[in-house]
Formats: sequence, structure tokens, C-alpha cells
Amino acid sequence: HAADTNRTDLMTITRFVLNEQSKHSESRGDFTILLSNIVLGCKFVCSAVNKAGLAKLIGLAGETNVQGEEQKKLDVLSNEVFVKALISSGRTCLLVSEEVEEAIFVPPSQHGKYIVVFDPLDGSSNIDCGVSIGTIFGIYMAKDKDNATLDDVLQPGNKMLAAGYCMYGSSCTFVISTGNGVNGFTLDPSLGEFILTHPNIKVPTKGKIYSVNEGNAKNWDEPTTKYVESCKFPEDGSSPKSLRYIGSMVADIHRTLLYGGMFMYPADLKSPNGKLRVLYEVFPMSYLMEQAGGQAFTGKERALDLVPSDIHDRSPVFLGSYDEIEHIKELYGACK
Ligand code: AHM
Ligand code: MG
Repeated sequence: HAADTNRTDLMTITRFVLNEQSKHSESRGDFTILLSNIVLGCKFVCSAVNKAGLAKLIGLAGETNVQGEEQKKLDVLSNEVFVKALISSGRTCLLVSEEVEEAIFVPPSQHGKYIVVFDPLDGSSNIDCGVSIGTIFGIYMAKDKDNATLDDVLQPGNKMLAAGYCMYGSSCTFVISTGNGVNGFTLDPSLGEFILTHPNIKVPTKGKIYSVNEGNAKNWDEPTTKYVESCKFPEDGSSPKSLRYIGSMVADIHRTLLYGGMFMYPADLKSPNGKLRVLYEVFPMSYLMEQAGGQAFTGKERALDLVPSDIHDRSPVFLGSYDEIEHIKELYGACK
């Protein structure tokens, strides 16, 4: 329509979430303020990522992160922006970031009731070549904001109030669920606002794509090996699936949400817990996948039922279309 090129009724994230939360009006303002600080962090990272090649932001900052990987300058920057924005929102009491070894307890004068777990810049091996990267976050509520403890985050993912990610790709896309379906917003750079572009995302029940780091195949367990075999050599006469793997979880999950299929980072002999971090990678993405009608499975249980024992715990994970996850569950069931 002509109206599309001259939009006057703009559904921004703030407006959308305010509408969605109008039923719980007591916490509506607080949640909106928290979210606008997350969105601010994403806009900053988006602009930094876009300028990375020019501004010589790329490169090592000379520090290593918790997992002992070399930390890029953009990771450090992104982490600082999110930590500062979240603390100054006055709506958080505890933060967990992939880039920081210890949980961050917010000073009492700035306490709020929310807890945010996040990976400020995921997929960092893709920074230098300009491939999509992203921010992932999950939000919990503290039992008592003035006495938050690690137990408040060492909870199953099904206790999350909201989760989302921002993808810094060919456009900047923000996807969020507050427990009421999944919605996607695209940054309009001329406005500096995210506008609703993907309402009510539903992951197709079946998918024609599988996504995995196949270089690890020699160390996979039997169910994973069998699943991937079935993608390539289907026994039911269907066409083989396509393989797509970016190595950037946000981009691989974004594609899976929109096109369907299976994304997995399974256990292997070398990494019995896989690679991905429970709190700020597995949980938020599992939450979104379920909210979009898909499933998330660890090889043993529903991913959102996991109870982490450390803030940086890892878990194998299979995420995607409902039927694909049913298939991998059957394979694990048969191998018990
Ligand atoms: P990172 O947090 O160091 O960036 O690692 C997480 C990333 C995910 O985005 C992605 O799914 C995975 O690592 C890819 O790992 P691999 O290179 O082993 O396939
Ligand atoms: Mg990460």
C-alpha cells in the first residue's frame, strides 16, 4: 500500500511492549525502562559494528574473557555499554555477562527488581569478516531486590520473564518475547527506532535445513550422528535437507525461527557439555523457540527445565521446528 512508504502509525518496541504489558500495569513502566536501556545498548553496538572496519575498532584488546578466548575490542566495548546502561536504568539488581567472570551486583542505591543475563556480542569469530553477530539476553525477577543472590539466576530457564536477541546483520533486527509469542523489529536508521516488521513469528513445524558444526562429527554421539545421516540420506523418500551454518548463534537461530529446521550444538567426546552457555545462550534462545511454537532439547530433557549450577555452565542443545526436535528426542530415547 501507499501507506507503507509513508508510515505514520509506527509500532516501536516501547509502544508494543507497553500495549502488551497493559494488563500488568504495576510493573509496566519499570519493564519498559529496562527494555529501552537494552535497546539503547543494541543501537550502540549496531553502530559500532557498522563502523568497525573504518574506526579500527577491530582487533585484540589485550584481555582474555572467562573462557580464555582472546577478547576483541568490540566485545569489551559492548559489554561496558550494556553493564552501564543496565545499572543506570535503576531497574536491575544483578547482571550476568559472558564477558565477566563474576556476577555483577548492582550498588544498592540503583537497585531494581530485574536480573539480566546477557552475551553482549556473540559470534565474535565473525567480526573481522563482517558476518552477522548478535547480542542475546534473558530477564528474570529477583525474589528480593535488596538481597539478590546467585540463586536468583541459578534457576531453570522456564522462570525467565522475557528473552530476546539483536542481530547485527544486513539490517539490525531485534527479536523479543515476554511470554506472549515472539515479535521481530527492524531498526530504521533514519529514525533510530526499531519498528515492528515480523509480528507473531511462528517457526514452521517441519524444516528443510539443518545447522551444525559438522567438523566435530568424528566426536559426536550416536543420536546426533544418526540425525545428521537422516538429513542427508532420508529413508522415507523425502528430499535431503540443506546444511546452513554461520557459526553465529544469533544468525543461525534467526534463520531457524523464520525458515524452520534444526540448529544444534551437541555434546561431543571433547566437549561433553557442548559449547553454548546455559544462562545467556541456551535459555534465551530456547525460550524464544518455544514461544514461536518450536522446541528446545538438551539430549536429556527440555532445555528450559535445566537448572544451572554455575553462571557460566554449558549445555548441549537442539533447537528448532517442533517435528525436528521430536525426531531427535526419539533418537535419544532409542539410545538410552
Ligand atoms: P562466542 O560466544 O565465543 O562467540 O561463541 C559462541 C558461538 C555461537 O555464536 C555459535 O553458535 C558457536 O559459537 C559456534 O561455535 P563453533 O565455531 O565451534 O562452531
Ligand atoms: Mg557467546
